[in-house]
Amino acid sequence: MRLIASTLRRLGLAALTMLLVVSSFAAFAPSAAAETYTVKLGSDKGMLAFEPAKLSVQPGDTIKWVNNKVPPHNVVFDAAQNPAKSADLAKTLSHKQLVMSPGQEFTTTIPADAPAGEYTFYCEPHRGAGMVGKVIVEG
Ligand SMILES: [Cu+2]
Repeated sequence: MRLIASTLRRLGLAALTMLLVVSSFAAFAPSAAAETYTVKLGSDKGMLAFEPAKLSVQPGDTIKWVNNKVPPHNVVFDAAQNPAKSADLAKTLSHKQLVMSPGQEFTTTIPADAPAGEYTFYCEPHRGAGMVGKVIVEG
């Protein structure tokens, strides 16, 4: 009886160890793999908009901006509307150069130390027409 009990206890410990190993992998796996998200400049229907206009990312993720319809477009992150209120960070994320031809693309990688929160960006030529978007950096 005692032998069975100690064997069961040992098995229980092994199972617990396995569970801990597996769950620690599960906890670390998502942050290890950086994602790339695509945002179209100009909607498929020809609206002056980012598509999607709002997306959630993790630090280290990349946004691929693809010129779509009604160019020219660019992507400028608002110097004041980011969690750090950092003009330098906004400048790093921005792509001021206008893209003219459909299919042109460029990328923005969210720095690993980017503070969590909302980042507002806009297209300079079409800001007045409402071509504004938001990136939510989760943390
Ligand atoms: Cu635009």
